Amino acid sequence: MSDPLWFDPALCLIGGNWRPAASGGTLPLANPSDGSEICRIARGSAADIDAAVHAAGAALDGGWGQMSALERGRILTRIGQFVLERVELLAALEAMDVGKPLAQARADAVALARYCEFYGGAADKVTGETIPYLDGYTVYTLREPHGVTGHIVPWNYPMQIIGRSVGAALAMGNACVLKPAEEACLTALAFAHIAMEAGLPAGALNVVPGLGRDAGAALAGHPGVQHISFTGSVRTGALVQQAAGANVVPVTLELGGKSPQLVFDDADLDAALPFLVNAGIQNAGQTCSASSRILVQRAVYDDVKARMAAAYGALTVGPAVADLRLGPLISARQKQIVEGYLQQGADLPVAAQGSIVPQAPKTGAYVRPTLFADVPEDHVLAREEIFGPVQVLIPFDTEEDALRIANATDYGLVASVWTRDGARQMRLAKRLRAGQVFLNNYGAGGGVELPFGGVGKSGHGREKGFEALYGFSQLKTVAAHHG
Ligand code: TXE
Repeated sequence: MSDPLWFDPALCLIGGNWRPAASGGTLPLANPSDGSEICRIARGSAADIDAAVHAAGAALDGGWGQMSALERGRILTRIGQFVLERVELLAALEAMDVGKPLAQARADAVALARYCEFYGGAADKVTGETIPYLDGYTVYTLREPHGVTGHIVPWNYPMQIIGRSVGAALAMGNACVLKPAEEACLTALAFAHIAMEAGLPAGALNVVPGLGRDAGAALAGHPGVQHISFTGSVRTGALVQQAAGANVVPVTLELGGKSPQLVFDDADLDAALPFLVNAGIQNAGQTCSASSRILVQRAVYDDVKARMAAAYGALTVGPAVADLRLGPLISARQKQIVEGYLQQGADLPVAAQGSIVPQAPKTGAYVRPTLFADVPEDHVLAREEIFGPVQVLIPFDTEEDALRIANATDYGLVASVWTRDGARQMRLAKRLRAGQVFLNNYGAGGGVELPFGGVGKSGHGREKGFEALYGFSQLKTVAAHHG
């Protein structure tokens, strides 16, 4: 691939200026398709986070803080247009940095643009309310920004996660400090360049790459930050919540899942099949809302198993630029984690595996997508998030069984039900423990309009949709006594 880097990746954006990390340190950024070093990025640390938080505070005290919601919305919409005009550039960066097949990388760039458009349009439509109260009073509410918001973003969907969190935060008039993942931060930097070009005032968005334990921890615990949004692992999410808690700062946590699809014997299996498989292997399974558990009623279990096995047999894995169904995992470390789970499944029947194409470099982080059958509901592969292209098939007998198994993990992000029985759809939609339930589909195309977030260890708070605007603002009640 010709070098798509059109900016200096070794810099942080602080207060509208691109500059090296205060320490002068850098980190290598690897291409997971072949393990080669793409470039070096800034190794930001506490000093850079501190400067970024102050720059964000200054933006709030200055023009950004005074700007009308209409004007903020216009800028966001313009950023969205600029992103759309640069979809190919952004997709090439993401493919190189994350190993995403180009089609997925393009879809992520389009989604980033859509978030900017959605939140650009919504910026001036968030209203308070008037509250009937005692005689002689007029009471109303105002929705105000938190102030400086911290955004700690993982490597699996950098563009989409930046769009949903930074987009909503800016729409509400917050000033953002973004800490992208050390494994993948090129599109975060590119997005910041685009945002500045589209007229975002200096300091409204600051970007500090660096290690999680270093720059990430400094951001989570900074006393000048008034809200933190975090997407990542449960372990790190808990640390972030603890650090923010010391400053009594609210957090939004999105921590992944073990999301089930429930397939009943009256389901339209032709319609279900592509969703059953794709929800497990999209982005090589490194998706917070991946469906890693497929629960199938016994009467159609063998049929579903055979159909999914045939689909798995046709899956190919290769370098991002080959644009196959799956690319590599993000890193050699993630490959090791997933292979560890595959070993723990050595006692289970393998229904089918996809294949790695011969031209995939041996130095890339490739694993074969694997479908396990007849998996006991308490097996480690049925309980833990694997974050790789691995799905388990679990048979069930009754609706109650299906519900019990579906709800039997610590997570609760997404669930889906495949059945033609409308009453069953309604019953399960209520009783499934998840932040989103899909009936006869999975993910609904990922619409930016749909509030998203989990229960249990999947986290708390909601991103996406209009709901996110409430999360990125706080309510003030004004009571006027006029007699
Ligand atoms: O996550 P981390 P990792 C899950 C998935 C994966 C596992 C490990 O199961 O296998 O997590 O991935 C920053 N204070 N998900 O190690 O550590 C870090 O720099 C503040 C699910 O990559 O959670 C990065 O920007 N920040 C998931 C971000 O946190 C810290 C997406 C995520 O890293 C920090 C990714 C600290 N002490 C992984 N330590 C999803 N929900 O989609 C690290 N970070």
